[in-house]
Amino acid sequence: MTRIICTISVHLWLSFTVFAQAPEIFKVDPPSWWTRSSVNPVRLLIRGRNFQRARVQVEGAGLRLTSTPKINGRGTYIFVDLFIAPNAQSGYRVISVTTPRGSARAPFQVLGPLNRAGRFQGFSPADVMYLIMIDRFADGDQLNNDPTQSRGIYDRRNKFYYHGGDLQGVINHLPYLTELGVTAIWLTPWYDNYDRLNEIELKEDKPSTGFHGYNPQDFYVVEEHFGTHEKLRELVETAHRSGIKIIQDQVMNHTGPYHPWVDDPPTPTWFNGTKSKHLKNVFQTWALHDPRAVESLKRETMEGWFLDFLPDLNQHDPEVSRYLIQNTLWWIGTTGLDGIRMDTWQYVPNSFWRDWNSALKREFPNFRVVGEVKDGDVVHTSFFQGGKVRFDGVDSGLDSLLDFPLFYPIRHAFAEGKPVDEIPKTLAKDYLYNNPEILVTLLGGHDDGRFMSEKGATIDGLKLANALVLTTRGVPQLYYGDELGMQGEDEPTTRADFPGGFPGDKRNAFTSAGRTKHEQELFEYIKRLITLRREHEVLRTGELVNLYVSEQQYAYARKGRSGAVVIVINNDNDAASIEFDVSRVALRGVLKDQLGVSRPVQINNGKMRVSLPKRSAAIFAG
Ligand SMILES: [Ca+2]
Ligand SMILES: [Ca+2]
Ligand SMILES: [Ca+2]
Repeated sequence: MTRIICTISVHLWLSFTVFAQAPEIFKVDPPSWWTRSSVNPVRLLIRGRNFQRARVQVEGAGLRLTSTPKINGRGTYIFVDLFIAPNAQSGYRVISVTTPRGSARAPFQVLGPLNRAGRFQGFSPADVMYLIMIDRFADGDQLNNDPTQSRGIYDRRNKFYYHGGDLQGVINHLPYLTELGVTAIWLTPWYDNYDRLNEIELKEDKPSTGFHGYNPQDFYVVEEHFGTHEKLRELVETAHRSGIKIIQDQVMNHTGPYHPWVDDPPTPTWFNGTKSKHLKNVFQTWALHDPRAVESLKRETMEGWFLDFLPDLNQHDPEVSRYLIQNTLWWIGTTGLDGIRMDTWQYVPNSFWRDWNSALKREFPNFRVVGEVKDGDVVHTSFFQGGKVRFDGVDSGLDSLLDFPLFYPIRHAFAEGKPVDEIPKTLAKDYLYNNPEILVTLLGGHDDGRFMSEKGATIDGLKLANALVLTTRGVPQLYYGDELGMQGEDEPTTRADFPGGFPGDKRNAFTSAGRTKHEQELFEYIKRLITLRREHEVLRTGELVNLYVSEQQYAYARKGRSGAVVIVINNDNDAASIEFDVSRVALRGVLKDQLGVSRPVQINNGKMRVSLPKRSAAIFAG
């Protein structure tokens, strides 16, 4: 009997201490918003503890709460709607949470909307995009290299650790990018990632770090190794003044394994599954666009946890959907950036993307998004492009895709020396896309080995690959360091440091004096191609017309109202002489090769005869 009383009193005492504690606020998402936004009210997610039976108030003019606070059972989250009057003055306000045991306060910032001129620009085939892995490009601020203090995640000798690259490093080297001719930078994710060694994701059997940025632990904070939100704004502003757009890499499919939500989700259905019980992703991506899909295969692919440890967000939960949509708008609206590259696009339901895209375009009509659907089959990738309702009854609204179906033939032909006709054979399937002209074409990226590390790759082959990417249809994307022919055969080594970006580097390849002869030659070649693309409108917007295809020769034109330009590629290891009909593109007179490889060519009876040395390209303009 005594024992029972004892147990009851301990239980009562425990309950008392839980309720006896005052509320605490850890975080308010979003921490700020701007007036006259298309999203109003804004849904706040307040994270903290001891929120049971809380009242929420906002102090300060121009703001009011328009919903009853929704508090989870554990008292760790509050959802509440905040209305911002159109004439609310910029500045800080206070959100307070009050229970019978006390009160907690957190700041909320009201912003004025950013001037739209020169911001939120989107991207188009007029751009040349350049992918930068922030940690590996340039270290512009050594004070942020070890912000978490001796937690041992900064070490330039370890390919899975932070190397010190940051946003200031990108700002410092904007002149280099301008010299090359780049007009848009895609930066790998800058979300805050875990600040210690990641013991869950082992690389080569050892703990790794989130230097790549794809494991967010906070969707509203800039990674402290890279800089601050103010530094990001400075980067966007400085880049815009240099005529360079900024493309953000976003992740909406999953969080990092250490996100606080994983152990304490804001709603019971926040994730697909839980840390202890979830599906594993089986990557049967074909099932995602199969009208007769085996339901379990589709679910395991759509809702399974990536690599078994990346918590899969459930976008069917309206709170998750709302959170993610607001998060996307917040990064754009508070910085002025121009486009998004969306990670793991296909693993997120199309119905969510439809809502996400329409919210995005409502606020930023010129904005553009490119999705990552990593697959070599046009039948597969084209299903995900928006602009038309697919068999599932949904138009995802997605503008563009990374053109992986073209990436692989480019590698095969120009690195390995395999037949070049695989390229026009792939382009022949363009009719499956709603809009092939906006696809982002590439010969390299951060998830694949470098071009120059493919078996058989040469500088001449890399030049041909660049000549194709910078003259065929689409928006060309370059990968940092490929303009120097950098090496790296797999995912970790493909992300090597740019020479000259880091303290103590032996040479500085950002300057011509610091480049080797081959690097300089390649750099100048790519720069020349970009200049031609800028000078000849047809290379950006003209219709792509095939003129000649054989196993190792490929000739095509870009044709527009202002005329036509003819590109001829000889991928063979021998010189080649070919003749083809150009009457379709209405060329006359003498055409000069803008790359200085071929002699001028006289058009005779609508025919063009071109002789090219082995593995070379020519670009003919009148
Ligand atoms: Ca740094
Ligand atoms: Ca961090
Ligand atoms: Ca998913």
